[in-house]
Amino acid sequence: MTATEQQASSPVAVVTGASSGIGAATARGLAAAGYRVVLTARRKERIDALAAEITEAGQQAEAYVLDVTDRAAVDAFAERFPTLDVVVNNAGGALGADPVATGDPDEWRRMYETNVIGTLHVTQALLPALTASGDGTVVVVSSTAGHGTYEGGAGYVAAKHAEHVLAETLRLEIVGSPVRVIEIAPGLVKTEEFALTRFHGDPEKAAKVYAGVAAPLTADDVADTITWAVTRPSHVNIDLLVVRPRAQASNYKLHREG
Ligand code: 8X3
Repeated sequence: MTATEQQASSPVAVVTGASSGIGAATARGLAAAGYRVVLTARRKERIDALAAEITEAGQQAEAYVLDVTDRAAVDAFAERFPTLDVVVNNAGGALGADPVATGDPDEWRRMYETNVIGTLHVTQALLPALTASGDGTVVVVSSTAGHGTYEGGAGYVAAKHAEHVLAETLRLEIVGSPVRVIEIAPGLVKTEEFALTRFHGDPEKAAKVYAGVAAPLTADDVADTITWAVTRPSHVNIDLLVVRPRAQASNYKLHREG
């Protein structure tokens, strides 16, 4: 098969927030599973470098700079796809860990914009192409924070609950169409940026999140889970998959050593 024929025959997966962490690992995982992955994120150098790495490994990837909170940009991006097989809504994250009494409303707003409105923009814009493929998959990467709360988490927890509701409602609304809606809810995952961003770049506070936890999940662990769910036969819909490290029995029960 020529490279052009391969490109035309491979299923296509869009991954948002593909510049680092779970998004980058998922792009690698789906590319290795035979998808042509379209990496999107705001940071051009990072997605360019990752697309080059995947391509050099003999797989298919391209990069597209995209801010999921910018609806006009998302709509322009969606025009590239008359049909599309998979979208992984991964872009988002946490900002701050203050109690409700003192949380920063602007941080709450930004978390809602990136996690919820970003997922809404991308899903709305790409749903016609996913439907046109005859076998589309929407993945929403939520969090265990979408299924239970904890002190200091309310802004992030509220946004992740909203993402969960978006996924669950969309699944109800489009049943009978050829599109699955899969929610993956990871617990404690150690990535280079999640906790650092949440704590405004403070490495000590970020390190405390994982202190004494022998083996938090890695981005690759979650990417494996996403890739597994996406590659099930198309009549199999993994509605919701909660994945935590063995050391975490619930949002409240995290085993720390020492
Ligand atoms: C990350 C999980 O526990 O930091 O989505 O909310 S937690």
